[in-house]
Amino acid sequence: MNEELRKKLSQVVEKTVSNLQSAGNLETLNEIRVGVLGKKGELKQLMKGMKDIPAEERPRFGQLVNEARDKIEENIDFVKKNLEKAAMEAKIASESIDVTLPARRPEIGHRHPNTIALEEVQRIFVGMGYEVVEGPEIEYDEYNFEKLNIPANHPAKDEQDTFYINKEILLRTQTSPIQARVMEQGKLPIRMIAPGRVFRSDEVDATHSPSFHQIEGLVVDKHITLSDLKGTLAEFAKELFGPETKTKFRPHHFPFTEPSAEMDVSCFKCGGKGCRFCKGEGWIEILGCGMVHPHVFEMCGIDPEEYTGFAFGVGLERIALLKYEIDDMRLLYENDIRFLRQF
Ligand code: 2NL
Repeated sequence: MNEELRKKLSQVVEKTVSNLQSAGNLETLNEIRVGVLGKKGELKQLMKGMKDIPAEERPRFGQLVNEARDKIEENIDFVKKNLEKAAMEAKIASESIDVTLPARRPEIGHRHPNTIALEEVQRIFVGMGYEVVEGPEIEYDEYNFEKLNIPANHPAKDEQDTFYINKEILLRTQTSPIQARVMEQGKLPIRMIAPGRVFRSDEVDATHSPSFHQIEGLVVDKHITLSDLKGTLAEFAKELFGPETKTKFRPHHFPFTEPSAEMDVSCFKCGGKGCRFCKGEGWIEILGCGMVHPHVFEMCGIDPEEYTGFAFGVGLERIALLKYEIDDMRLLYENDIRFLRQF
């Protein structure tokens, strides 16, 4: 019997058994297995030495190699079972839940004060049969100004006031272009509100922002009169600020309506006596409105001899600031959780 081969064989077994004992995980175990039993493993290498030993000793050597393989496989199985068991125990431990720990309170978000105010206004008008229609924030000059009776030389079109993209395209300064688009489609009558973000080139302060929100309303039908406007907006004010709310219309000017007015509501803090909230006036300005200008109808393809209508515009932030008694518009945009949490 070739002593040298026999010695090598038992060295391989001893070394493997000792390596297996220190294998800390299944990957290492697999590396060891491939290193010994694999196609190019140490046992295969030793088998190559067979051809150098006398033919009569070969069966005996083959038997020894088989015994060595059996022993190594036995060890591998044993270590593998232990490692698998340990891995499973670690997994179970890491996934276990301590039901005695105090619960974590989930942070639940809620609507922004602007959204609360918007949904309130929408609820009121939808209740009166109005449709809610949206439109693009990037608009044509034609829809934002021209069709609303704001001609080329009008001061509202000043580059100081409007963000132009080019000569024909701009960021809408009001949501009325949505209404011009609806009128153009020609489906009458119309009862709609158009909420959305608008843009003006304004410096940020307590009451101004270059981006804010408007809700405009439009009613077009045969025989719509100023009484319809007054009745509708008086009802809106009562719904929004309480049933005691009185309304007052002051003459005003807008290019797209004639006649035009601004509507004040009696102060909902003092009931009209005058207080700090209404600056002693008893009245608070709330929106602009008027009867749709015949030129606007003509430019949107509606016959002003047959149809009349009223329109109005409210600033959403103004409603939110008033309703929730916030004294600085910037608070609405800063997203400070300590502020937002209060609504
Ligand atoms: C304000 C004033 C107003 C309108 C908006 C309008 C729209 C069309 C036709 C006629 Cl399509 N008018 N919108 C009318 C009067 C006033 O807004 O102070 N908004 C904050």
